Formats: sequence, C-alpha cells, structure tokens
Amino acid sequence: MAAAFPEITKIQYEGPASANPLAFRYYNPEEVVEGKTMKEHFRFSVAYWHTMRGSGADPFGPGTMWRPWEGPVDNLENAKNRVRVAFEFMQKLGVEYYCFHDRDVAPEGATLAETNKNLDEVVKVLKEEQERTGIRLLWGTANLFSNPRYMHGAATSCNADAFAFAAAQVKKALEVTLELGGQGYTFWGGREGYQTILNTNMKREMDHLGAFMHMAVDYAKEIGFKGQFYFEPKPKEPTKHQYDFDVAACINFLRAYGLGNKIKMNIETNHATLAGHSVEHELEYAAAQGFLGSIDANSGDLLLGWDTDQFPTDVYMTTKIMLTLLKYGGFTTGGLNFDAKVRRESFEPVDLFHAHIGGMDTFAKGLKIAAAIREDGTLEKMVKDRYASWDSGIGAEIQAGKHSFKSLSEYMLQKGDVTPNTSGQQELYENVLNRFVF
Ligand code: XLS
Ligand code: NI
Ligand code: NI
Repeated sequence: MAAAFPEITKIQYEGPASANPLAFRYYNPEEVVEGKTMKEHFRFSVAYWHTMRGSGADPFGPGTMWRPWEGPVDNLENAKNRVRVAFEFMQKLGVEYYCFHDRDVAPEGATLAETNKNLDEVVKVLKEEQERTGIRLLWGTANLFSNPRYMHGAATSCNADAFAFAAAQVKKALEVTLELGGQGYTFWGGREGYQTILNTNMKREMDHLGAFMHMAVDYAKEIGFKGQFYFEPKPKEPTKHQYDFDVAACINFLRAYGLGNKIKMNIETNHATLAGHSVEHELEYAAAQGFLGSIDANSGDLLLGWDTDQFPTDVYMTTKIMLTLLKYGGFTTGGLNFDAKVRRESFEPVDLFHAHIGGMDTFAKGLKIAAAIREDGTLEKMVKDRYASWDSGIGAEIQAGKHSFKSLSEYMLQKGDVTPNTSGQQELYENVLNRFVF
C-alpha cells in the first residue's frame, strides 16, 4: 500500500525555538520529568472515531474532509485499508495508544452475525498493525447510539430488545478488546438519558443500566479480560438529561448499584464544561474518591454551548490538569486520549498532524509548568498554611474524631468566637501560578 502521508516523516522534537509546524516544541517523549518520561506521563492516544472517521458533517451540511485513502463505499476492504492509514498516522506522530468504538473500525452487516464477522476481519488487521508498530489499544468501546434501534437508548431503552442487542454488542466488543490486548473498556452513555419525564420511568431505566454494567463486568471476568472499566460522564447531548451527568452523579450511580470498586472515571474536558464544571474540578473530585481513571482530552468553546471537541491549546488548562495528575501519582491504566476533532474547515490530512502536535505540545508545556510549580513548593505551602488550623489544637482533635456537637458547643461557648479568618488570596495564588507560565 502506498503511504497515505508520503511527504510527512516522523515528527521530531526540535525545541521551543522551532518554527517547523511539523515538529514538537515541548513534547520530547524520552525527556524525564518527576522521574518518568513524558510519554509515560501522558500515554497519548488517538481517537479512531474523530481522526479516522470524522467527516466534518454538521446539521447544516455534509462532510468536507478530503481523505484520499477513503474508497467510494464503506466496505470491508476500505475499512482494512483505513487501519493501515491509522497506524501510519500514529507512528509518524509518535503516539503509542489508540481507542475505538466497534463501529468505527468495521462496517455493520445485514445481520448481527455478519457485523461480528466484519469486526473480526478488521481486528485481524488491527492486530497485525499493533504487532508491526508496537502501538497498543488504550480502551475499546461499543457504539450504542448511532443505529436507529437505539433511538430510545440502549441499556435504558423502553424496548427490551434494544437492551438485548446492546448486550450482544458489548459482549463482542469486550471479546475483541481482549483479543487486541486492550487495557480498558469505556462506557459512554450515548443515548442513556431522556427528553421528557412524561414518557419516562427513570427508576426502571437506571436499574436496567446498573444491571447492564454488571453483566459487562461479569462477562469480562468470564473471558479473562482484566482491563479497567471506565464510565464517561456527559451532561447532555444527545439527550436532554443524561444519567451520567458528571463525575459526582456517575460515582453515586456506581456506588448505588454496587459497581464502585469495578469502574473508574474517564473524564472529558468538554463534558466537564457542559456540566458547568472545569475539568480540574472533575479530575480532583474523581481522584479524591479513588475513581481517577483516564482522560478524554479536548476543549470546548465557551461561546458555544455544545460539545465542540476541539484540540486543547490552553496552557493554563493543561497545567491544572497536570497538577492534579501529578498530585495523585499519574495514570495507572488510563491515558490521555485526544477525543477531539479538526474543524470542518480544516479538511486536509495534514491538519490532523497540526491538531495532534498542538495538543501534545500544550500538554507537554503544562507538565513542565506543573512540575516546576511543585518543585518550587510555594503554592503547595500556601495551601497547607491555609489549613493550618486543622494541624493542631481543636482542628486536629476534630479530625481525630475526638469531638461531638456537645463538646464543640462547650469549646465555642468558652472561646466566644472564631480565630479571625485570613484572606483567601485568590489573586496572589493566580500570580504565583503565572510566575511559572510567563
Ligand atoms: C461523546 C463521547 C464519546 C466517548 C466514547 O461525546 O466523548 O466519544 O468518548 O464513546
Ligand atoms: Ni469522550
Ligand atoms: Ni465530547
């Protein structure tokens, strides 16, 4: 097969002064930061659905992407050919992981059996390419939202057959994820939610979703899939009320259905902002509860209220993400999956390189800034000092469980009022952060 990107060679690190658009200025894969190489910190991943299948279609018009390797029809041959293009792209970019939905990689057939066969055929090529390049599968997932049979949802559909079809699909997706040595499996709710409570039995739908996830976990055990399961929050799109609204709602759901020790979070930046949170809030919340799993890295547009899935270019954001990640010891099974797409107007293949290079550089710069902030220690000390009242005296006693409302009431009656508050110093904190940014 002829190369899909013949004029592009492996993207190299050239340093901050480089003006070469096809080089990294900050991402230096083997550079060690806080005892780990950059590539180990990030475990960057390409999202097959956006990068290989994104057409640029929007509600106002069809696709715009110029992809010379795509055949006129989406048949099996074309799908296999596309796998080779994907691996050429990832190899040239220097990304070592990818993620996919079952339907991204292989076309649906006339029957489920035929669809499964198509998937097996493409998985053979994926496996070959993985072996050839050393690129690995970060996580697999099933598309339980595109086909019209899922119009009312998959696990939460009012139609029991849709649940059954989804179960068959996830069964197969788990098998191929295992076959490919995938390190995880993600549930994104797709259409698991509702548009109006008038036609919806919420309790029943949520119970079904809980049962569905249990079946997945059980089947994984049965076939020996040891990868990490992830649950990806998103508050809206496509339904008005998604059951997996944000990290807090997802953790509550998992605990309520006895799945809390089986499934972690896959946190996406643009989904956090759609929920009215920042990504660092979502990460911190998940990490504090022991649910930090993986990241779908992208960013939204604050002037647009939908999931624009843009590549991350904001160093403040990546710095904050990396501060949280470093604080909690980094990824174990997860990674940084670019769940992001080029704009509809950026239709040339080379734009895929520009987009990923920009995202990787922005994260690399964020990592360096975060590591410098941590090494300096000022910010950490300021936070520690802010909570000093909990380190000794009454605070330490409360933390040690030595108090009750009664004893605290006695304490306050005697003391009269609280020790005066100190300033929150938000502006100072921001200035300290900026010292490391510019
Ligand atoms: C969609 C989600 C999706 C998941 C995988 O908004 O981000 O792409 O990551 O199903
Ligand atoms: Ni995502
Ligand atoms: Ni998204």
